[in-house]
Amino acid sequence: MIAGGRVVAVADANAANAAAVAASINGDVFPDSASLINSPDVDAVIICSHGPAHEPDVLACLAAGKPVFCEKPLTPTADAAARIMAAEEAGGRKLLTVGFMRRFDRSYRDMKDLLDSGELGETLMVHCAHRNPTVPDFYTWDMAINDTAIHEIDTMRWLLGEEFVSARVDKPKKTSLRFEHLQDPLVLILTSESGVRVDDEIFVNCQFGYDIRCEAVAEKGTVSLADQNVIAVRDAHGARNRIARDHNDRFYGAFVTEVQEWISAVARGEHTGSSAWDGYAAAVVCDAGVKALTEDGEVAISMMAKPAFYA
Ligand code: ISE
Repeated sequence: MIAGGRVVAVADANAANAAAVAASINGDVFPDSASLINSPDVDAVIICSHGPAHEPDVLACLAAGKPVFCEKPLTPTADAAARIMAAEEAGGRKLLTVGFMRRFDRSYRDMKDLLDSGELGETLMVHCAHRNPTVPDFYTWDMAINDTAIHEIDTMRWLLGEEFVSARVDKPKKTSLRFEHLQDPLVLILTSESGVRVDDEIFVNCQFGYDIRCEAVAEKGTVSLADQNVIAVRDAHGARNRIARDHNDRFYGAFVTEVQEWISAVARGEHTGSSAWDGYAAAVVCDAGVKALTEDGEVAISMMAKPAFYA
């Protein structure tokens, strides 16, 4: 399915899991990530651990001069992402791609093409919804922003081609169907440099499915993601669409395209996808969003100037 690359080795904090995956692909298993990253048999690295574990492994890949694809979020804090940017710039070559896979989804790409063409005039507002059927027990209150809304934060920066300057969180009536510690649902409201208003409904215990919506309102028209079903059913219960179960179901094509484009770029010695700057910028917006979760009103977002290296 994916051409031009092969998984040759695996490392994981859970040695039994690593051994099982390595056996299934006939690859090597390493006792830790550092030895895998520095192996001469490894040309490039994909990091799929959780956010707090990323920084040392990304830095080790940069030190080894190896292209690295790191799952989102790049780091849990903007400071950590800034350290990664500094290390990458010191090495003089863009080696890091952050796994913001929605940029590879066909419908978001078509939406961006239409908005960029100018046919609908300037974009004024974007309405998003990000609904998960449920979330696991380890899902903490801040993850609504830095694990879930981070997808819209990155996708909206990319779609609009500008940064956000303020964040606010509206906290409606909570669902009784899941953990008390969560503000669920919530609405994250972001304002961009030019004044575009983005609202993002985050509802991670909606029960019924994985439901991703996005509608951009421009001066002369609107454009939205089409319904995400692949089949339509008509029967005695009526006419309905199948609802995606989870992010793998909804974004399967985007995940495949993302990894394929990365492998092809690595083979050409080029960089593709989101950069360390995108990881940093998303982390800064998340920090403001998390702050807005515990405070009323607007939280200002302030980013460092974009280094010329990432221009
Ligand atoms: C998860 O980590 C993801 O990346 C999913 O796309 C998102 O829908 C979910 O809320 C996150 O927890």
